[in-house]
Amino acid sequence: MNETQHRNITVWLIEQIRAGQPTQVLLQAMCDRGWRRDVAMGLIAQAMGERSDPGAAAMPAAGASPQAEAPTDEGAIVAKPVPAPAIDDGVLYVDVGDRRVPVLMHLPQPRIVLFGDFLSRQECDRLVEAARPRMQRSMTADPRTGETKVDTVRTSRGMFFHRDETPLVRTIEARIAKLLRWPVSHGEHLQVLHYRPGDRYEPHYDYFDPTQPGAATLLARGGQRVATFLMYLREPGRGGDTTFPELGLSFAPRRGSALFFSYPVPDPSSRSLHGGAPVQAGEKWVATKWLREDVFA
Ligand code: PD2
Ligand code: ZN
Repeated sequence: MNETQHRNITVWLIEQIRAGQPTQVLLQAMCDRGWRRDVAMGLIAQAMGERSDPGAAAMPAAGASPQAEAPTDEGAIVAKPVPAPAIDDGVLYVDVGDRRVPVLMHLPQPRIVLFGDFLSRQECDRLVEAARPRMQRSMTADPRTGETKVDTVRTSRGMFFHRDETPLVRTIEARIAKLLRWPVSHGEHLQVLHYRPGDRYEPHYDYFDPTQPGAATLLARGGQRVATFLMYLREPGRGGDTTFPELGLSFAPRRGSALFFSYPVPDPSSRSLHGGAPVQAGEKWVATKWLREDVFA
């Protein structure tokens, strides 16, 4: 863990402790996100020492039952939820009302799920054709200013549909909400991206770095990004995988399938570093839905 990671996780822990989060819940949340238990306990203990108001709860013993620290006040805050599909118990399909979406692959830590047949061929084609006349050079958010800018790390072209803009957009947004159990209101506007040969998206995190000066601007609309849902609309001839370089994972952009990943802590410890590999032949079209912790207005 480098200094920035240490600072980020400490800031997050202090906020959670101040909000009344039970230590056992914090410990569990960190372990769920890949932290070693002893390291997590050490960081929580340190953050408790650094909080300014008195009366911090004592650290639970390793392995203590969650009930030992169960909140007694009615309004006690529990770990913030993040979007998550219902894929426990080995389910092969998730019923989203208008279709059953096959689960093709999942990884618990970090949470990554690949779905097949999320969109039909016709839906992919209709979305591409509706987006095509409005494509412009893609931008990235500048963490220093909070403004968007053209950036060489992202060479695709893209556009946004307003929420509910067309019946198809509404159908897709409702399907995502049902699949991820996350309200439509907490999603950014659906974005369609077009990559030509050589176009790529260098590895990056989708969350906003909370330590940067531009964070307040970026977080003002809906709070932090907590998950990404990427839908593959048109396959290139070669290349264009979505990659997770730290995890050694690569997802081929197969038309109709969709990739979900979440990052409950806006920190590299989320291990959510990912990129779009250069398209080597043909054209790749995708749609991205970034999900916020609060209402994105
Ligand atoms: O198009 C992709 O494969 C890709 C890769 C990384 C898209 C995004 N990030 C994104 O939209 O955030
Ligand atoms: Zn991304």
